[in-house]
Amino acid sequence: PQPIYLRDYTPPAYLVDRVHLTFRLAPHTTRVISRIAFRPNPAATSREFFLHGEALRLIRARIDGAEITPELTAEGLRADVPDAPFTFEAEVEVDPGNNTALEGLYMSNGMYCTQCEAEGFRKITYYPDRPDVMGVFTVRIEGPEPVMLSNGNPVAQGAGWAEWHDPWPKPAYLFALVAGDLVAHSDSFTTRSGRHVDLNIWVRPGDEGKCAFGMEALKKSMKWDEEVYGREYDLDLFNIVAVDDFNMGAMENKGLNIFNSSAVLASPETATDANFERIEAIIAHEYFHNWTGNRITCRDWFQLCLKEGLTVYRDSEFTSDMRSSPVKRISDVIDLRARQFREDQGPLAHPVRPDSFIEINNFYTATVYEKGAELIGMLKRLVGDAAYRRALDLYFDRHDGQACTIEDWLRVFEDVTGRDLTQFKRWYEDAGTPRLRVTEEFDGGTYTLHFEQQTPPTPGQEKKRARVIPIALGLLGPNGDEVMETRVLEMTEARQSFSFDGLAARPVPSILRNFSAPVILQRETTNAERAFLLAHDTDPFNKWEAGRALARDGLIAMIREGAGPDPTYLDAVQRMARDEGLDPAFRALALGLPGEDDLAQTLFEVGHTPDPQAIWEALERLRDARAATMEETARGLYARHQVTAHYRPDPDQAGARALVNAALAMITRRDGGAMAQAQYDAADNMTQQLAGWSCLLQAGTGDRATEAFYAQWKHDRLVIDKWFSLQIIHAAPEETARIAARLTKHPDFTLRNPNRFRATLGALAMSPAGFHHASGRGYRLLADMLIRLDPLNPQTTARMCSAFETWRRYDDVRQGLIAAELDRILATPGLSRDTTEMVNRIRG
Ligand code: HT7
Ligand code: ZN
Repeated sequence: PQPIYLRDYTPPAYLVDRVHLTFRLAPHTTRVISRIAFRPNPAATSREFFLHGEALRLIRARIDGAEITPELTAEGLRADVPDAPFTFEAEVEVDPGNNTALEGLYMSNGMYCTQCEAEGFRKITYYPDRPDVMGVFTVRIEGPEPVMLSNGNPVAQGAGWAEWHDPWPKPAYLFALVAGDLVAHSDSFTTRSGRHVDLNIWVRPGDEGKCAFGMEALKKSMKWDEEVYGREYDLDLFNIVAVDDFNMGAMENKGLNIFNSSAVLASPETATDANFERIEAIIAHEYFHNWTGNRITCRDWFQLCLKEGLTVYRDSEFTSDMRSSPVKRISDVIDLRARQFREDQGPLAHPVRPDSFIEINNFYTATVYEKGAELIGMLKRLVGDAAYRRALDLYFDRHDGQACTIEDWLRVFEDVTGRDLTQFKRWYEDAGTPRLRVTEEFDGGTYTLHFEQQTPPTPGQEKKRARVIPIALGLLGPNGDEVMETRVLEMTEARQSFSFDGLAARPVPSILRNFSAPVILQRETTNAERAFLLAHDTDPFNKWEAGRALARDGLIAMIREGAGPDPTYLDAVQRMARDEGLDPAFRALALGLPGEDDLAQTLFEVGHTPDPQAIWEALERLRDARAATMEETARGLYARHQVTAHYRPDPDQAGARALVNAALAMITRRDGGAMAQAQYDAADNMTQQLAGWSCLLQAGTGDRATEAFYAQWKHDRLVIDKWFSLQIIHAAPEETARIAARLTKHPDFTLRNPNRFRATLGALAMSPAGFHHASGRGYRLLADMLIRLDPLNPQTTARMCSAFETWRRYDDVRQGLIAAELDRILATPGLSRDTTEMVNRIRG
């Protein structure tokens, strides 16, 4: 397959006005009858009539009522058409019952559902399946299913049929259909202009009791978007459906969002605090797409970050407003570094707006989503809150109903502020994470910071240009008082210095406050200064960052030099943990340690080949030392922050539980698991039950709980996903791949459910010491399973290949083992386009 390039974009030859679809549902022989009103596009450069279509059996096609015999290829259909508006009709047959790729129309547990983003509609019928072709859809569904849903509003229904009409023109990727035996948890919302909106969450019978939290999250999102962005909902009905077999988290189809059941269903007994928070964020994200994605969509898939970066940014603002803003920012940065920085530093690095791809499904990445959101945050920081709001108002006004580009997006900011954003655009075009090196001088009351930015080469981009970097800076005096409040410096050159006068003593800088730009800060500093910032910084992000850096540097010294645990860290973290003036959720985060993968990358950057086993052992030693130093503190925290009130998944209770469970992990290292077993036995909610079981697994005394957990939850797919993954995550490295292999043979393991596959093989890939075990058995198992999954589900297979993306960091033996597995995957006959592209890019 050949790549397609952004520079080759041409406007569509024909536009669509109206689409009428009839579905006659049958598990293996669903008929799709389409009637589409086309007209020539005056802006087109060609008059070729081509409709996408894949895996369709064409029964008949007509133009303006006359039967035609079109030219059919594996990608679609070509026909001669009039040079004036015309109607195209087709009848095709599809096989949803055998669609294991979960793209197009498929079946999940006897229920029909669709997934059309990015290019799934072409597996439903012949159509110009590109986001800049927008039509008004009317849909008739015929079948015995008790509930039959599509986009928009219901028009009419009778025994065995239902008709839907969506008044808003939309691209085909937002089309959706669901049919099955479903029940609704219902509510309503009145918009600020008085529109009454019916809200439903549709689930399989038995799951009705797990919808209340999702419904509250939806109503909060609707209200927040009105208050913060002035955006109101635009239909009389909003439906959400929970589906068990789903490739990603959820999908924003107009008026009919389809969710992975893990992203919507929750009860205190079955979902953790983290699950609840994720559900709230995903519901918000999909709802916010109604304006940023649906009303204003993307011209082409290269512009994916236009809707995804902005919508992630909006959902993170929402979570900040609903919960703790610093805790959300810290969690987002942990995630950004773990997934996006990792991507940017390896063979899969690509710009936020890629300029070529083979398979677009491979570009739903942390770079497009999370780095895309960081770019919006930087823009806001540079122009200020008021100008940001004016720019967004202009964006919605100017582009409502259009399919847009990043150029359109940046132009609204330029028009509102008069700024030239040419240099800022490099953030969208250039891959890679800038390194920001800092040195300083203090001379006669003047303090100067010298910055130098440098971005390492990435695949296909050798030379990097200087970017605009907003650097939020504060200064602290020697006694810990802030002598300069946060100020945003605007760095535009490769090297640039900033001076500050009138300082009585050399200040301690707090640089990149709130993580004001997605860069890697490099600065020589002392442990004492880090401990000072952990104690005194007024910026919660940098306060946390100081503790994290202290832990990281100590661990690096343990790994490289065989040093012992750093007493400065142990002392500083203990003080922090005991500071009852600090939010428990913040303290829980600050008790976290850098991940194994993060440490591997840090070692690699300083020219040291990482040894995954040595990294794991250093972390274990530090955790043991910390548990010994902090034993009394941990017991104190465990007792003081117990939540005795009735379980609520709110930020206060969740923060207290997070701190209690961080304490429990330390206590378990001292008592061998007695307290963890007691917590497990007494738990009446999943957060506490899982934390108890995790500690027991970690201590190697979890067998009884493992059995009990399965017996208690074997009827609940989402909870059993946890059962699969935790056994692997908490295994000793020697055992990780063996346990994962054993679990792939468990009767509940299936390749057909992406959640179960990720729970098992994703857990293996996320356990670096086990995955990179010197025997190579982790690599072999993952490759075996990817080879088996690919013919069934190429999208999920390709995504999971990224487990291998860091392979060049490791020693020659490991590199050889991984290369052999990558080659074995590539040599598999009939390998999908998705997986072929990913493995080729990783192999380099
Ligand atoms: N816009 C959606 C992205 C998506 C997707 C979702 C489910 C299954 C397959 C998918 N391919 C692309 C989800 C979102 O970002 O909101
Ligand atoms: Zn999205």
